Amino acid sequence: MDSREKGLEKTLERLLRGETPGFDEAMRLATEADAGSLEAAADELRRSLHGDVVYYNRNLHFEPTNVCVYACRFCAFRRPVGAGEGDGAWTKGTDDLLRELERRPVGSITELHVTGGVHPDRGLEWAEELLRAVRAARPEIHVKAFTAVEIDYFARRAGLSVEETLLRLKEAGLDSLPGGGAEIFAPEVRKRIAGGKAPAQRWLEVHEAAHRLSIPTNATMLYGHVEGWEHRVDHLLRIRELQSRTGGFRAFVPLRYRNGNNGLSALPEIPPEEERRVFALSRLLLGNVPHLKVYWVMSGVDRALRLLRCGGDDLDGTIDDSTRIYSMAGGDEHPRFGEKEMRAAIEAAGFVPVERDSLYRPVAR
Ligand code: V47
Ligand code: SF4
Repeated sequence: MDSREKGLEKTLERLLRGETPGFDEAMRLATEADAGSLEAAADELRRSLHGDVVYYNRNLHFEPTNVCVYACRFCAFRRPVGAGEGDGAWTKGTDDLLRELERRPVGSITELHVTGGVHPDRGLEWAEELLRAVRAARPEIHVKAFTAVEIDYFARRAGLSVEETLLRLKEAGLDSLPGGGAEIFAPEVRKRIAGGKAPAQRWLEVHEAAHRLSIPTNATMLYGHVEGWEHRVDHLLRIRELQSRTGGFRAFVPLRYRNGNNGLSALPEIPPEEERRVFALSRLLLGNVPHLKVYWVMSGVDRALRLLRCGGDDLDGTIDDSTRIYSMAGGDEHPRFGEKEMRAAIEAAGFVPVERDSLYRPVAR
């Protein structure tokens, strides 16, 4: 073993002990460690946290609108303000959501995930009304709603602080925040792919405020487009830093860029080996975030199952064909994973399936 390999091994040992790496050290791991060692270390860390368990949940997404004041270049979902049905735009209301929920009897789902485009006519009051209606109709469902980008918009539109905005949403029935909108924090990349929407500092501010108010949140990273390893490492270390102060992140969700029908479509999608490396590195650099979610809708089921050996411990949910963000960018047209099939797939991959609630407590049925 040469001195470079010894250095990398030391870094892995330090990470497994929970120590925080420096940027240069993390970069060396990202770009120089051999795939086998990286995946094995991520698997070891995952096992120390979760044993053989792989989590899943029974959930439903609701995407109220794809009309958006922003124009992220990677987004195939978004339609400009003023677009109509003929252009593929939709705007659904609280009644549509309640109808969707009526089709799912009590006990059939435990979580509702609400996110969508940032519609210019929809502010805090609209969000509060939606949350109140869900709570009145289905108080047993955990509502994970609105990304930091949506919260930022609500707050600015209402002339309130982030904290005041979150408090009002919490009072109306918000239980947690999804991790979307993080993309890549580094300004030189963010400007190129998501110019105009909440900058990294604001995204982090929203999540920090949520954690202060005991609202748990997730974090994402959209990777595999124009960013480099230095941007991925920077992104992961910023999340690690915030988590070390608040402990409020439940899960980290790496989202692989899909190149269908968007402004970056000329870019190829990254190969599976690189995806595995991102997952393993994420598990190792975010040892202080309990869960690493493999969002199967983004990866496809086969790739998702392989990622469970690279640090992933949560496949996300049954979805029941309720999200279009990935379908419109080249993913499965009708994403749906039946519970029986989900459990069988987890077992076939060598793990023990455990249904979780939104706070990762096992669901007893
Ligand atoms: O912020 C949009 C991403 C995110 C593309 O918190 C794309 O549990 C790849 O955040 N290729 C929204 N990614 C989805 C999201 C999410 C999903 C599942 C679970 C959770 C959670 C959060 O989707 C956006 C953006 O980063 N996205 N377009 C695309 N073409
Ligand atoms: Fe709008 Fe979100 Fe699409 Fe960006 S990613 S254009 S904020 S819907």
